Amino acid sequence: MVDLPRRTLIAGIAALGAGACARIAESETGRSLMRVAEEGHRALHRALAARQALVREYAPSERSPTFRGNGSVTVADPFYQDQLARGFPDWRLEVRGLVETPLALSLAALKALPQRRQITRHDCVEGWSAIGEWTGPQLSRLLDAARLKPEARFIVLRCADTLYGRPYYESIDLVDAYHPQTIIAHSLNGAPLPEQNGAPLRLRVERQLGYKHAKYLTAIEAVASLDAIGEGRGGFWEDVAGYQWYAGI
Ligand SMILES: Nc1nc2c(c(=O)[nH]1)N[C@H]1C(S)=C(S)[C@@H](COP(=O)(O)O)O[C@H]1N2
Ligand SMILES: [Mo]
Repeated sequence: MVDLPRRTLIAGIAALGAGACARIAESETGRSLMRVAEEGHRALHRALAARQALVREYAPSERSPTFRGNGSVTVADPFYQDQLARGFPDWRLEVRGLVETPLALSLAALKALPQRRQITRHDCVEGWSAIGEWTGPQLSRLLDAARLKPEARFIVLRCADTLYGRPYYESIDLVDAYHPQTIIAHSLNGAPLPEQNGAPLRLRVERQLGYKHAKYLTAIEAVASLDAIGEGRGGFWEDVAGYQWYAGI
């Protein structure tokens, strides 16, 4: 991850906020402030560009023969088990929260959208990796369809499972939500998601570590703040074990 020279950036933004007018530019301090502003701006651009860069994609022959299940590998809920047995005919993914048009999308509706297929490497903090091929619509398509309100700053992923008695959830910022490789996957290696890997829907947020890739999705919720969700740290493992919210790789 790119390390932003924070103080430089803040000084730079302050200088820009002052209007960067001619009077400031005339003084020696003003000129050096403007230089700092320019450097900060460049650093910010570099950091944003790095976060938008695509992660490596692999060839079909490089896919791992098995993609293990980790964390929850099932959902202990009669509705879930019945849906699983029948191919999830009544499963709906809600898009809600700070959106103009809340949605409730069936699997068929998600599959009818333009699809992205990507072969990527999953890295779990527990020390294993696997390469898999994921298919599904980009999250950006769903957010555009529901039309995010301007106050929205984070996307919360709600899951059907509980772990240690708590609902699993995760959240990402809008840069990751709109990243081209951030998809709502319904398939792994060309087949519907297996139960252990999050059937029927899971997030793939390829610039982040494994625990951010929420499985068993029930809803996508746009929020202005993460404070009132779970314990306020933005995710299950963040709340329970102090994992970093920003798990960029
Ligand atoms: N709903 C839910 N999502 C989850 C988890 C979980 O327990 N529940 N575990 C996370 C962790 S730590 C990892 S490494 C990946 C594992 O994905 P896999 O089961 O497909 O290997 O899912 C992540 N998403
Ligand atoms: Mo993980």
